Amino acid sequence: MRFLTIRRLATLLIAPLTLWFVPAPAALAQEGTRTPVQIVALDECDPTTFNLNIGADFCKNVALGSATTFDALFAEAKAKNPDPAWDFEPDKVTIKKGTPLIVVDQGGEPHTFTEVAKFGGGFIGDLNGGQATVPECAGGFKNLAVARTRILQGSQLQVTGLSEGEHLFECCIHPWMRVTVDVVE
Ligand SMILES: [Cu+2]
Repeated sequence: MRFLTIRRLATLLIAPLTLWFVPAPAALAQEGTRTPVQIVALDECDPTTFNLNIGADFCKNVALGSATTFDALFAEAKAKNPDPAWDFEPDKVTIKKGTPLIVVDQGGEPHTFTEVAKFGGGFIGDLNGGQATVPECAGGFKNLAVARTRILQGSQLQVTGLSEGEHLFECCIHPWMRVTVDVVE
């Protein structure tokens, strides 16, 4: 009898508290319940030549006849005709403020998704096609700010909290991989 009374009392006390702390639906929408927008990073690195030059297991691409060799990638970049298979898709997105971006590396090698003030060169001079390294990519992965924007093959990076306006992102390794994000209210 006494036990029941306490339980009923507890229910009476706790139920209103629970209701009190449930956020309003409008507040939830502001705090990251928007459906994320996906961007994919693509490349067609040739595992044999990339791993010979850089190290075992660097390129994990499942190349189905469309791979680009290590030397060809550098030659194309030098000729200012960078390989279009190294690409972020889509190139331009418009999102509502509060929408997370999820960048998925579906290619075979690492990339970065680094916000820059102006598009330009990355941290590997021979891939820059003559463009100067942008300050945001300087130092490569020794620069923690660059390292934390790295996306390994098969993994993803989430970008949140972008302010209203235009944001530019590029890969600091393959700087022709570029995305413009427009954030609107
Ligand atoms: Cu890249």
